[in-house]
Amino acid sequence: MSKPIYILNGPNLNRLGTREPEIYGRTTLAEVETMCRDAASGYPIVFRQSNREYEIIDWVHEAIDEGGGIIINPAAFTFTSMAIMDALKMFSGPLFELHISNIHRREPIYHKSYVSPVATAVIAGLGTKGYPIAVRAMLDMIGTLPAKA
Ligand code: CA2
Repeated sequence: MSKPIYILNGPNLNRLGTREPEIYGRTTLAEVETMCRDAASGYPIVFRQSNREYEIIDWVHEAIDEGGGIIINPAAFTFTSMAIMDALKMFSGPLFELHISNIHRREPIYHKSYVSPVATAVIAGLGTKGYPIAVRAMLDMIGTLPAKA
């Protein structure tokens, strides 16, 4: 059985597409999920969003037991949550930290990520297109990329 890729999204991302389009674009999170499923070409994806830190930690624990890879946009928890960082540290597979915007071009409060030091790779600044790109890169890394038609 293929172990699913967990795509976890942090606080406020359920509002994606509804404000600050100049930074985050007009694509909704539901559309991002569709983009990810299309990119995965049938490979199992678990796609979730929460505004609650504990819930994201529980999902990381679930991914530790059942997941083949994690792609996480922790949103504001990137800069605040040692607890999410500690949970992610326990994951032994590939872990991508993803941001829609380039956090390093933004104000200094967006520069110090707790997650980057424990991530396999960091994707930032590609807009919502970063999600399907991350999915393809993850499939490549876990060795299940379907051949291109
Ligand atoms: O660029 C990203 O993906 C971020 O992780 C988004 C976070 C921000 O705290 C990070 O620094 C960078 C903020 C997410 C806010 O959610 C939105 C809700 C509605 C419209 C746009 C964004």
